[in-house]
Amino acid sequence: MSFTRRQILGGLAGLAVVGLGAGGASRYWLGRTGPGEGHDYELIAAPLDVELVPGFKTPAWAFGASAPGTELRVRQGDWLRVRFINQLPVETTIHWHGIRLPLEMDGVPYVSQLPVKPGEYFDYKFRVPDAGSYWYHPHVSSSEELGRGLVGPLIVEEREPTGFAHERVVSLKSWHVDEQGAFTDFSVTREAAREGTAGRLSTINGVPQGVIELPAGQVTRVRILNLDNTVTYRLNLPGAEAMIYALDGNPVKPRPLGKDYWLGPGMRMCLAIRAPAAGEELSLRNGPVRLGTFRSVASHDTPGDWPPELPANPVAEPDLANAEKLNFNFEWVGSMSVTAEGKPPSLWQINGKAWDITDKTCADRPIAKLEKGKSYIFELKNMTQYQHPIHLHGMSFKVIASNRKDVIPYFTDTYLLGRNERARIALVADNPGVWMFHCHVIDHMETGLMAAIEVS
Ligand SMILES: [Cu+2]
Repeated sequence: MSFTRRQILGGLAGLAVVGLGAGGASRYWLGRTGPGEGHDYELIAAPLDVELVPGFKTPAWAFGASAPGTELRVRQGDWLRVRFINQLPVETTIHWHGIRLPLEMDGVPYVSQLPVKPGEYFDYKFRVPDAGSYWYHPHVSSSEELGRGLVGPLIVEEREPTGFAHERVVSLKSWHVDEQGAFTDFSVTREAAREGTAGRLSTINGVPQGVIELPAGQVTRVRILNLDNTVTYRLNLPGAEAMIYALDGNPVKPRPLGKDYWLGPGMRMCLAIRAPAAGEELSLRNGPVRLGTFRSVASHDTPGDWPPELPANPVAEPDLANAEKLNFNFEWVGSMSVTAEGKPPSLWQINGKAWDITDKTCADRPIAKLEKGKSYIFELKNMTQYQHPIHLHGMSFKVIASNRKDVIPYFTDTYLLGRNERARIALVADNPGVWMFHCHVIDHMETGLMAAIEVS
């Protein structure tokens, strides 16, 4: 596939709609139902100083006025039209994690589009087929760009009321900053070869030890999004009345949160939480560590009941009896010593092949070619000592089995493959394109753990 600069619309010179300071993105909801002219959001990526460590400035990059960035909302089945303006000193793109969309809108450089250069803009327009909690982020220089704060929630609302009267969005991210708020290395080879390079400072919605208010006695829909580069959060809410309503972008039969839920990078969970009496608090924890607090505040509404199961998304059901089986082996190579000049180390492989983020032609050599409309079962085999949240672009897949745990089959876009785990996922190859299939631990992805899968 080749691109010309012409396809990436010109610079800011001809842009009539920019009336905003750097770092400010506005939402003006035009409520249109077709692609047409104009856009629903103007999203600006720009440098933004944030105060993560009291008294110190951190030179973040942000989509809009905060990091994590502007919350985008759209209704299921409608078009989302975003004019993305790059006011960063570097080139970038936006990938819409979990959204089933045409390849041209997928935000992968040199596969979907050319990178958007500083001062340029790009119009993203696509219809959103599925309701749920999604997010957006660049797919260029990801360790640094996501690490500096270029992540944001994308919420697709159901077409009909769901029975939830209250809702909160909780974005989790840890920051690679020191005690003075200065950035530390986003990727360290020694760490990239293990769990990935973790940040030191945890935040919820960009605030260390953030507090979120819930109406007392009410059931609130709480969308928890892991927008972190590296960390798998072992989420728990001691003493809470909490039910899981959706995993990643898709509804599940409501079930109790239980002891904990492991939410890998890129993964999401939709909980229903019944808040305790006014003044009481619940700790949102990662294992034993508190990330933030839900505080119950007085509510005059009559106590709400648990809403019914959320409506299923229109994802095609794979034909398991006639599906073709494909094997994907995730391996550790760890050849840290021999790294060519300017190349990241090659530490990980899928089926014996390491992705090289500095080689623009990798996507020309897909690791698998699928026939459009056919069902497939992928056998995922983790041959490493580390867990990998495996993400597929363009299509949702159904998790059907694991040798490590009981699976209640569910549709998702990211599966947390445990150390040495073997899991089976299935899908209908119904979206033509060249789709990235990768680990969402960002420095695993950048040191080999990515591949392309072609559907035609
Ligand atoms: Cu990984």
